[in-house]
Amino acid sequence: MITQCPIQPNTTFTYKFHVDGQEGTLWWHAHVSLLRATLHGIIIIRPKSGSYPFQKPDMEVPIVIGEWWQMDLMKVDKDFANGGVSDDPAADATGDTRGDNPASATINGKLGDLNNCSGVAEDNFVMTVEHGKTYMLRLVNAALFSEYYFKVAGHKFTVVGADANYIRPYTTDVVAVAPGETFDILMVADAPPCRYYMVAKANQPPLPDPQIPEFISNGIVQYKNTPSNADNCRPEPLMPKMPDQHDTLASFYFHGNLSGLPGHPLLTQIKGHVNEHLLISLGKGTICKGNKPSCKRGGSNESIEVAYMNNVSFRYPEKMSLLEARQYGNMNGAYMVLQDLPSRPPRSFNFTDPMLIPVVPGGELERLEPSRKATTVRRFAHNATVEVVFQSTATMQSDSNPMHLHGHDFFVLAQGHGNYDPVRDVRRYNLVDPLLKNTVQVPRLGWAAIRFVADNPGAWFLHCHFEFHIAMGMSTITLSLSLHFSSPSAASLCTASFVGDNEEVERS
Ligand SMILES: [Cu+2]
Repeated sequence: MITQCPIQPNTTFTYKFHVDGQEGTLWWHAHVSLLRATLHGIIIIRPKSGSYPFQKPDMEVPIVIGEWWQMDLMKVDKDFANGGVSDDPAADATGDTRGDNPASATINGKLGDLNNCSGVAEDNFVMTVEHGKTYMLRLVNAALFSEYYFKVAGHKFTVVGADANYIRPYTTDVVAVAPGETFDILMVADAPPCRYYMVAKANQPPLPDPQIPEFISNGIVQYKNTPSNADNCRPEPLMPKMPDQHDTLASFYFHGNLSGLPGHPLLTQIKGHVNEHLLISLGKGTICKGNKPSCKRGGSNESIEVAYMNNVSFRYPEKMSLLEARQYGNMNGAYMVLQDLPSRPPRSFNFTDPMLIPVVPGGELERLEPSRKATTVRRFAHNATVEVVFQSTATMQSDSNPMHLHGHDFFVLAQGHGNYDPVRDVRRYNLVDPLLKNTVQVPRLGWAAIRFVADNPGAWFLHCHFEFHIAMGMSTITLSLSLHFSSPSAASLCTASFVGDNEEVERS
């Protein structure tokens, strides 16, 4: 519950928003608990002039990667908020002990024929193409848990857009899409007219990181007028060779090879004086159960695992949104106690040391674990230039972190492996044609540097788009309020709709 109150059951809410400088693909989703698993959709923004900065595609096809859950998502959210592990393995409706995981991945809601839930192969999403035509795939990763590799056997892609901004065209045969990201991809149907698998396969860090099942879903690209027994076609669709599920380098290089279009009007300001520098460590730590001042850590059940930014795990406002609290002059009153997000991690250490991954008593990790819960904000003057370096850590896990900022696009200046070095790495910043995004995939055991102009007044959530990290607190709020700012009069108000201790209205 950040910008406004959640939409209450059996009520409606009409959003009005400006589409300003954005062209391409975005998506909308619920932001309460884990409900975005099924409550999401695609937003397609075509050029007003009708002309693209590349050859106009003959057809466009939305491709939404998602997950099939057979669990109570409110419970999964609570499990993660309570330390990240299901205490009830039997809760998994599939009957095994995989814990709180989706049953499988989906492409446009279809599980695909690798899945066999009821004794027969499940349906595939089928995309029918005509030979010689150009298709624009509007790819969205709406999954809660994983970054996905996406390929179509026998075909190449030209990536032309990301997060509703055009980019310098980039040719590849594999796309890595993290939760929250979108890519616009041109695909020419130039293969022999047969059938080809389209595959979405999740990646994850290798051991000693905690392992989840390998999620994979496939669709089919089917050429028009191809008899299923065509002479030159195999009986089965051609399968692409996918990166290994533990190969996270393919994502690093894919994201690192992308660049934006030069000449963006904000670039002049971005290159100039930077008003705020933040270094935000993204990792896992612990808090003591029952708000005790001290406790055993290193895997002890006296402590609870949390995810953090600079060792602060975000506590959601529970009674009203920030903008509503401000409207009532109650922003630091009884309902809302805000703390500033620290500009740097509280302790300096080798953030990406793989020795920190296993949770063991008595190790170096124990010294680094202590974290706290707080509703943190970062205040920016209107039109300030802000630099944020996100540093993924190896504390208890070495996940990448797809970081998403509401209300703004930001420039991705650089990414790298290891620990960010301000002297060395600033020289690598791309200030000529950086990618303009709203979600940056911060590599595992690495970092990413972004800059943005705080030119959109409001209270904006900044969070990891992995849902288990968000449930465990890897988020904060950026506040940029000009003197004359007032909350949109149409905003959904909690004071009007708050109905007591209803858990469903506690989060947004
Ligand atoms: Cu994360």
